Amino acid sequence: MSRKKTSKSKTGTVPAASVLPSANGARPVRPGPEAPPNGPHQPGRLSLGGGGDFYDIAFKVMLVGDSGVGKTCLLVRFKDGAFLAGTFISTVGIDFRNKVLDVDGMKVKLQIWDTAGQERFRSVTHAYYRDAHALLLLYDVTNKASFDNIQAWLTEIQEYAQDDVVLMLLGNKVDSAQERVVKREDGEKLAKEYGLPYMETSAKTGINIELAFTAIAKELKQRITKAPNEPHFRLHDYVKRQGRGPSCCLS
Ligand SMILES: Nc1nc2c(ncn2[C@@H]2O[C@H](COP(=O)(O)OP(=O)(O)OP(=O)(O)O)[C@@H](O)[C@H]2O)c(=O)[nH]1
Ligand SMILES: [Mg+2]
Repeated sequence: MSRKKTSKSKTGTVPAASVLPSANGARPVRPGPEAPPNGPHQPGRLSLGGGGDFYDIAFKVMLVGDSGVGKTCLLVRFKDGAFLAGTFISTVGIDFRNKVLDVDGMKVKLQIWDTAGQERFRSVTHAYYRDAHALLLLYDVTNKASFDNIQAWLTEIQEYAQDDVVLMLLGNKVDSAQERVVKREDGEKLAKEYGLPYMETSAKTGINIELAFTAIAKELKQRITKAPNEPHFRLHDYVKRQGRGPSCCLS
């Protein structure tokens, strides 16, 4: 497989390109809000521009959930290994960052879209669902309303996202043990009800963040590169096996 290069600019307020292959390898990339003016490019044939890291395959991942659950912090932790403490600056519209992961010897680029959780930006976000290969749906374990809203988010996802989108539920801010109001079992129960893989994360300590994205990358990679004799990657099992409890990593 030929290697492509990521864009020099790895962040921006407008998603860079619709040059990514479809999640199942067969779905055509359709012109969306991120498409170049002259229409979409053929999957697997185009680089995103100048210098940067090489990659073999690329996917779009979207972070969704109520405002304040920690989507931006989760992305910054994953991309830069840092935590945005202090004043909460709510995301306006949509933003994205790129990161290339090494997955079983293959360079997998994730273009991660950080959406605004505020209701007033919902119509902007809707337009981006259809091109997402994976969605990380977050709630805040210290905020019951954000947990109660998960069902509404799932309804929205069902309406706007592709049927085969990879979806994972994340309970964030597990470092805040004192303030926790949503028990781990409740998160697990809800995830089970909807057949979703589930993990508890903390953008503050970094627990399970890398794992969540790696799991998504492995699942997506397998969908288009799995050899017939290769063992099937099972996202649920992987997350269960690799996920760590919050008690191990409190800062
Ligand atoms: N203790 C703790 N605080 C967190 C964590 N993640 C985020 N926060 C805090 O929660 C607040 C909101 O975080 P953001 O990442 O901006 O939330 P968001 O989901 O992007 O919000 P919108 O952009 O409005 O949709 C900030 O004050 C963060 O510092 C975490 O894992 N632990
Ligand atoms: Mg944000």
